[in-house]
Amino acid sequence: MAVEQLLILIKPDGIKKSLTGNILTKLSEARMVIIGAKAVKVSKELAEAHYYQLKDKLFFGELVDYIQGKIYGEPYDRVLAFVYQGEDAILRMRKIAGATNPEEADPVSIRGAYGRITTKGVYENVVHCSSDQLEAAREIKLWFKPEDIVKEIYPTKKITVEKEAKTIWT
Ligand code: DAT
Ligand code: MG
Repeated sequence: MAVEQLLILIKPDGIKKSLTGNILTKLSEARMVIIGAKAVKVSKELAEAHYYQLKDKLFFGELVDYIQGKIYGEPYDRVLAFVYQGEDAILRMRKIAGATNPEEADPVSIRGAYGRITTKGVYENVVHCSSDQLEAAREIKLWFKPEDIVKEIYPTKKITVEKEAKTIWT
């Protein structure tokens, strides 16, 4: 048993279907803690970096559009990103999330209950869930800054950045 962390995304179809509460309730069955949370408008660069392992697949372009919520538009073109931590978190959360293909997923899992395959063949499977610790570390570092996570889960270092434009509240 190891304490692990992973990235969970509630994808734009989950937002559009107003499933945030249902999904978080289902995930809470695993008794993990949330150590980072935010709403993100996904850029093309972030979407492509997130799914870089699938860049040679025929469905890559549609997958990138989907995670950006392009087909849903305002106000659904965003995702909710969470970092969860707990014992054997990855295996347990992936079980609750269900198989990649929503039609093959356990009907009681999140993807089985709420996912669908569109007529264009896009797997609208409602959530993303990291699949191993290496992938989780890469994804968490891609989606979150160290200061956005309430625990230091990976080594950090301090750097001084000069003349960088920053947006602050007026
Ligand atoms: P998972 O999200 O279960 O880790 P993955 O990493 O293999 O699955 O794929 C990432 C996403 O790509 C997945 O959530 C949905 C989409 N996808 C995977 N295989 C697909 C396929 N054969 N057709 C359409 N979309 C697919
Ligand atoms: Mg995956």
